Order: sequence, then structure tokens, then C-alpha cells
Amino acid sequence: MSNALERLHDLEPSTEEFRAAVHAGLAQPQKSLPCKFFYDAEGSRLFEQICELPEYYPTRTELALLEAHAGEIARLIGPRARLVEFGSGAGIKIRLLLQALDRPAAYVPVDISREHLLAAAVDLARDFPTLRIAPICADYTQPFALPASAGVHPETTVGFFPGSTIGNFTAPEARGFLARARRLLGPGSAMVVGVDLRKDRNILVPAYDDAAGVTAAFNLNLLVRINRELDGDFALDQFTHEARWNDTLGRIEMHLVSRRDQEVRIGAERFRFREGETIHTENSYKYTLDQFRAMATDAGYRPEAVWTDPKGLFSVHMLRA
Ligand code: AVJ
Repeated sequence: MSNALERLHDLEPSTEEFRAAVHAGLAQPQKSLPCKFFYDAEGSRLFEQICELPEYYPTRTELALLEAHAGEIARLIGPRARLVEFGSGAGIKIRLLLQALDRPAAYVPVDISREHLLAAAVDLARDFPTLRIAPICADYTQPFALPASAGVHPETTVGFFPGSTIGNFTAPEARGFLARARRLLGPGSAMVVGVDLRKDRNILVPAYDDAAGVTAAFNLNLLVRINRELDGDFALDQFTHEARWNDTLGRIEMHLVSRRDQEVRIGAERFRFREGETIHTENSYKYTLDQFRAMATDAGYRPEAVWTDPKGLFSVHMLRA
């Protein structure tokens, strides 16, 4: 293994945090679970399968945009940049930027899934043997600090937040995240953000309810995880996956719908479900270019460039702190 791969900074959420979030979420009138808990090892694997689905256009569209414009993005970033990726996953997209960049100084992948983060960091270290890699296992919705790497003097710091993961936040949360990222990355830094665009529901709904049932398995895996980690007894065949387009709020919602009146035990506690009652597991907000630029401006950024595909499905924004 490359000696440029630094030791993991481990801030992975604990089982206790998971338990507290599940108990709080299921005690609400509209039951809900935070989507960040989708990404255990199995959830991360299922998510990668989603990215390959014919109906799921965001990944391949964003990859094509990054491929087409990596040179221009790299030119705007300049030499010796330190890259901080929020929710780094398998690390495919960052390779496109790293290949285009002029002598990148360091790469700091931040991800909630420890195993996944480490495997991706080891792979990347193999392909970029001289690059400093400093992985952080953390929930980036919570504050964290950037590690000081010995011998690294970046000219600039660039945040990378691809995949329209920003769409999982409500608008105030997204604004707050961008403002915090700006403080974390510092003056003169930039942020490269992938943002899914508003479009016809006939494209949106299948992207979150695919024919092969991979998204359904991804959603239900949250219950599998509760059963395993928190001693729950969810009957997996008594909940169904549903994707809804909420036109008023401009978001896809994922739900798990109870097929009947039932009671579920988690540890020592019991939760009642009526037939048709749902657990709301994820929001995926879709923006117009102007909506997103206005939000970034509110968060203290100057929108510097934007790239979109010919069909207007997806956008990649470059913001300057
Ligand atoms: C990567 C979190 C943005 O909302 O499109 C994919 C997650 N959920 N299919 C998205 C997801 C269901 C994805 N994000």
C-alpha cells in the first residue's frame, strides 16, 4: 500500500446514535428515518447498483459532464489544490478530476461508511501513488475538522459534492451545509456541486422506482439494518417501497408503506403501524439552475460556472467562496 495514504480519522456514527435517531423518527406522527443510515456496507453496495440502472439517469449524466468539462474545471481550480469530497462513495467521479488537475496536493474523502471509505481509498492510492490521501469517516452533516497533513501546502482547497446528494437536504439545511463547507474550506476556496434538475415526473418517478427492484431493496435495507443492529423484528414482506413526486415542494420522496395494521418491536420498544401508514425515508430535491444559484449566493458563494447536458437533466456548479 502507498505510504501517502494516511490513517483513517474515524468519526463513524455509533449504534447509539442510530438507535436514538430510529426511536425519535418512529415516534413522530409522520414516521421518518434519516437517509444517511441507508449506507451500511450492503446499502452502499445497493446504491452502486442503483447508479447503473437504466432508469437512474443522474450518475451517468453527471459522469459525462465531468468527463466533458474536467479540463475547464481543472483550469478554474488551478495547481496544487487540496480536494475534500463529501460522501465520497466508490470514488469514481473524483478520478476524472484528479486526472485533469495540475499536481493535486491532497485528497480528503469524507464518508459515513467506514469499510467502503477505506476500500475506495486503498484503490485510489494504488492508481495515484504520489497523492496524499487523508480519509475521514464522518457524518458530514455534523461539524468536523480537516486534518493537517505533513508536508502538504495546498494553493487552494476545493470541496466536491457530486451526485445531487445536496438534494437530500431541505433548502435551509442545504444553505446551512454550504455555509459551513465555506467556513471549513476557507477563503478563496471553491465548491463543485452536482445538482439534479427539475423535470417531468415520468422521468423522475421511475428513477426512484426501478423495474428491477433495486431501489426497493435499498429502501428496505434500512429495516434489515434496524433488525440486525437494534434487535428489531420488522417483517420485510409487510412493507413496500414507494417513490412519490411532490410537485409543490419539488422533491421525490421515498416511503416504506405498511401493508397492514401491525406492531413492530425494536429492542424493548414497540411501534404501531396502521395499514397504509408510511415511514418517510428520503427526500431528493430537484432544482432549477436559478434556484440553486440563488441558494448558493445566500450561503455566501459566488456562482462561477455551470455545466449542463443537452437534455437539461443534471447540472454541475462551480461556486467560489
Ligand atoms: C445520491 C443521495 C442523491 O437522491 O438520487 C438514489 C440517493 N435514493 N435512489 C438520490 C438515492 C434512491 C441519491 N443521492
